[in-house]
This record gives sequence, structure tokens and C-alpha cells, in this order.
Amino acid sequence: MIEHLQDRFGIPNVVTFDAGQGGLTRVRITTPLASAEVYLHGAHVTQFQPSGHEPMLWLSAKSMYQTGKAIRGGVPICFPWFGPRGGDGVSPAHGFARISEWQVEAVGQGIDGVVELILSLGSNEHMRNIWPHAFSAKYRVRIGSSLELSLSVTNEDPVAFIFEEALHTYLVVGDVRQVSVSGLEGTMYIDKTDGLKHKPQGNERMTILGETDRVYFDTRAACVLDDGAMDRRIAIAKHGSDSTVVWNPWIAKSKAMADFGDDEWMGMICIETCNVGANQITLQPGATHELGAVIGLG
Ligand code: TA6
Repeated sequence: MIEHLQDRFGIPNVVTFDAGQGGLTRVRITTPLASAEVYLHGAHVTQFQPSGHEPMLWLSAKSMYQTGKAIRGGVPICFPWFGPRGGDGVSPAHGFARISEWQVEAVGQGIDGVVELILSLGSNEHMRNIWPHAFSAKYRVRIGSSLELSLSVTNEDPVAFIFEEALHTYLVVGDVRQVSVSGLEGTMYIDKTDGLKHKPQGNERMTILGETDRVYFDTRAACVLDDGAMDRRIAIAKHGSDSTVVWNPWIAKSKAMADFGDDEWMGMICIETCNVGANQITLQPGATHELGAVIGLG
């Protein structure tokens, strides 16, 4: 299968298909602008590094790379729900998109050197057994000086359906205790570390002083991550998204996750581009919704 993909979609010295970690099919992209890696498992972008700069996406050294399991780090795609699903005991956390095998639809490189991958996922019987709706999804990944992601979901059903979605981006930081995040000033958030209380962000930049798990809702603003330790700023712009989630598991939660190193919490922060909770999407038959993020040096 890898040889077939290479023959059909490979670009010599630019786009290479190979067996990555755990033998999962991986696409490696090398351009003068940046390098990146994407697994077909979950259409999971696991690496993005602008030329001349440090890697931007964080990956756990303890991540698993196996069917049925989400890769820990990079940009997991959460769809068609976010978080655990109402106690049914069989639905995978954050939906099935990030543990499904996506198909390659197209690969190209523009004269500007930007490489674009288009991956797709359609509903199958297994999915319909746990989420009874027909959908098709396309994921466009553009590798240039910034990482551009867009997830388009089309309702293939004769009736409307409701879904949640997130580009659950894990970013590298030098020390999460020395970062601040701007763009969320003046918004409200749900604090998942404090009984789902609704709280105001106020007018100050957001900082991480302990376990942090916040769903900022009704916000379309770009965020800027200011990383004091690495002396770097990363901008996360977005479209088609009304929610932003910020997460750091801190010490205890890191220890409780098998695929997360006990001390890895200091080197990462999630700033997630979402439509979750009250910002969930209702999609009419035949309609398409696009969620997008552009992640680049600030
Ligand atoms: O986005 C934050 C969050 O919902 C946290 O509550 C935590 O569960 C995190 O996602 C990771 O979820 P996962 O299923 O990937 O372990």
C-alpha cells in the first residue's frame, strides 16, 4: 500500500510515504519553507518545523502508535464529539476521527513551494453504529512557512445532524510556567478543573499556574502564545470556530496518563481550535461546514 501511495502521490525529495512508528503509514514533507509529518491514522499531523526554527508541535515520547489509539501530541482531530461521550462506555473519547484511517485524495506543491495534502474520511457501518449519521469529511493540510489546517464536514444524511469538532493542537514550549496566551481577554470560559464553573477571563493575558482545562466559548479571536523560555511567539489564527480550549495536565494528570511522560507537562500547552458545547454545529442535509486554523510564528 505504501508503494502504491508513493507511486501515485509521492513527489521526489518533497513528499515521501513510508512506514512510521508502529508501522503506521506516514507522509513526510520536506520543503524549503518547512518540514512536516502526517500519519494517515487519524489524519494526524505529528510534526511541523518551519525552516531555521525549532519544531512547533509537541509529541509525547510515550505516545502509542497503534490502531484504536490516538497519537499523543501533534494535532489530533476531534470529531464528531469532544471529550468523553455521555457514559455509553463504547464511544472513544474525542470521537472516532482521530483513530480512523483516512484516505489520500490529492497531493500537490505550488510554485510558492507550499505542499498541500487532501485527506478524506467517510462514515462506515462501525461509525454509524455509534453515531447514526452519514457524513463525509475532507482535511486539507498546507505545509508552508505556517501550518494551515482545514476540516470540512458534509452532511450526507437526509436530515440535519449536530456535531462537535476540534483541532486539538499540542504546542512545544520551553517552560509552560513562563508562557502567556493573548487573544482570550474579555471572554468567558468553562473551568473543567473547577466543577465546570463559568468564569470571566478578565483583561489579563492567560497564564498557566497549575492544571488548566478551559473551554473558552463564543470567541473567534486568534491567540498568540508568548513563550518566554524559548523567546518565541506562536500565533494560532482560526476560521469557522467559536470555541478555543486551553489545556495543560500539570503534574498529577501527567502521571495518570500512560502515554504521557511524568515530566512532559512542562514542555507543552494545548491551544485548540474548536466548536464544542454551546458552540456545537447543526448541519443541514447536503451542507458543508469548514473549521480552520493557521499556526505560525507570531
Ligand atoms: O482538550 C482538553 C481535554 O479535553 C482534556 O480534558 C483531556 O482529556 C485532553 O483533552 C486529552 O484527552 P485525550 O482523550 O486525548 O487523553
